[in-house]
Amino acid sequence: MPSDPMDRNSLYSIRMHASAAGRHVSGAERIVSYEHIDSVVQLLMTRAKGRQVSPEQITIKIDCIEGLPLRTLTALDIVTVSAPDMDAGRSLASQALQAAGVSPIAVEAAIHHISHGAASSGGALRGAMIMDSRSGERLEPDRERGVRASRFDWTEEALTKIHKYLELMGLTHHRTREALALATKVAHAPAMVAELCWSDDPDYTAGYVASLGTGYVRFPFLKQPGDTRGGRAFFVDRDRLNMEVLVKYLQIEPVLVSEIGSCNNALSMAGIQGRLNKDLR
Ligand code: WAQ
Ligand code: MG
Repeated sequence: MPSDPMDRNSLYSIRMHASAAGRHVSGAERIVSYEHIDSVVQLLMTRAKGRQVSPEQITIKIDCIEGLPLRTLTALDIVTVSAPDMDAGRSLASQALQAAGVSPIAVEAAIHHISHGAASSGGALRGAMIMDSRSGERLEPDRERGVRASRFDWTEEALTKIHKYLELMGLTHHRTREALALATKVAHAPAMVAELCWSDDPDYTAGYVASLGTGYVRFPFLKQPGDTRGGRAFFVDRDRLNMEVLVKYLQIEPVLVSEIGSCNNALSMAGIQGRLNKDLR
């Protein structure tokens, strides 16, 4: 059926990107119905202007996504592993990735690339690396930009719920909520094995490992405070990989997270080891 861009029932992807001197300042994205476009644009503008650096350029792009099949997903379960510092965090994150099916070599390669700047220029990628979960070889078509996951959001109802749940766990930062939605979309991608992420924000040391098997496993420290390097690695099963299908899913196909998963309180290190050994695979 031809889509009418003025159809008030259709959904819109809204993306905001703010930059200064050619560098990324902030970004966010939402999927909303026609009647909510104005208020969400306002919210995204507040976000764009709310960082210490005032942006030189703010781009807001609004695309009608009617006509594309909309997938609804349940959020990954979320658990925090209270590893006290970066070394403990990375070591347990590595165990969680291995439990999800990533080889030790691939984990090491990902940590190396993220902590040294994964772009060919030595800076951070705007998107994620796509890595062979066995060899650690990088497979993303664009080594300077990476692949960006896009077009995902919470439904209004699920957003209210997850907000409450995360708040109860003391996780009030919008980053956690947004990363959980992104990780949920990514975990359901074709040929996806697992994801590793930590922020490039120097004040935000937390990161996570995510997969369908482990859920969203948070670590309060995956880097030292003050470090401006961060990134994402999407580990894939090369035997099942069709890069075109994967990239299309990640970038184009809209996903709404309509149910929240279970939200456990923090696990101790022994707890996560027990959980990983017992429940996975
Ligand atoms: N798709 C793929 N990669 C991305 C995307 C995207 N949409 N957005 C960012 N990246 C890559 C890029 O290399 C960034 O440098 C890196 O990830 C980090 O992005 O539970 O805020 O937006 O509290 O800084 C982890 C949340 C926060 C932990 C992650 O990432 C928690 C975060 P940031
Ligand atoms: Mg960032």
